[in-house]
Amino acid sequence: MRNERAEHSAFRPERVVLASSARALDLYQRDGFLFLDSLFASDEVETLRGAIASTLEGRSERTVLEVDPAMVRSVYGIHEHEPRFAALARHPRLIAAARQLLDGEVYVYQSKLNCKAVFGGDLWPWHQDFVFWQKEDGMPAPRALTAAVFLDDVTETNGPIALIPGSHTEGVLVHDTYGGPQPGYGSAPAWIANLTAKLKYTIEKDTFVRLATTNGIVTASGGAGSVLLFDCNTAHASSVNLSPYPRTLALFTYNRVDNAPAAERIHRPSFLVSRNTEPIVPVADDVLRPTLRLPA
Ligand code: 6CS
Ligand code: FE
Repeated sequence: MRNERAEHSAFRPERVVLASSARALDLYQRDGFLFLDSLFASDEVETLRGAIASTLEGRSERTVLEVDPAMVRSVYGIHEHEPRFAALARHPRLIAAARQLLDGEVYVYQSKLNCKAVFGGDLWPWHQDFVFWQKEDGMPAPRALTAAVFLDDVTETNGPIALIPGSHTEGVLVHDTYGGPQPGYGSAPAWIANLTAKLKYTIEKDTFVRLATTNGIVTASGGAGSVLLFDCNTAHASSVNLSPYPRTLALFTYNRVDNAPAAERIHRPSFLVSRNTEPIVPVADDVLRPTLRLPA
């Protein structure tokens, strides 16, 4: 993690054991995010990386391309279509974190693989997530968070997620709404504007400048297997990928089960807004470790 506060103070990631850490809660409530260095071991990351190619090969309505149609931007609904990502979504280390930080039972609201491909991964402009879920899906309150699992090493040059510490404390910020055409996306459904580089809701410039000059900007770089958890009202963005290395993230949004949108209010597809709001049941902690190969 690097922090570009005016005083350029060093910002060292704090690895906390979420299961019993008041420190974790303090950091998350203060900053609106929590960085867990190497939460998953390299063998577990290798299991997950084995699911990337097949997830990116497919083309369905769950696949969102970059403006360059040769580049995949995101694939949604990965926890419902790839067993390894289904296991990750239900991993006890993630569920324990989500339950602790949201202070209640949770379910998977949305999942996606964000690619940020080499020489083509577009930006994600400064935005908050909750305003999309509030306006597009009717999510009642900002009681959701996203866990971004690093499937590649994330560096300062391959498009790390940038965040403004403390920006979640002001609730839904003043934002600009862009309802215009999405060049390059032809006759895609209206919800494509929630998912492309030309986002429907972005933080208004003066509000961004005020917050960024006051609170600074932190970039969440870290090794594969690390996890960034961020609140649905924390301002975040990511730049294009300037490096020769991909920056693949698996993102899972957890919502409090008592904060599910009313069914009649939901219009977007189920791969953007899950209809399954039952409390999630964690799987075994070693689910991602290769099965033990006993000597012959
Ligand atoms: O609309 C959504 O659900 C998605 N859009 C953004 C900009 N972030 C959260 C979410 O993945
Ligand atoms: Fe977002």
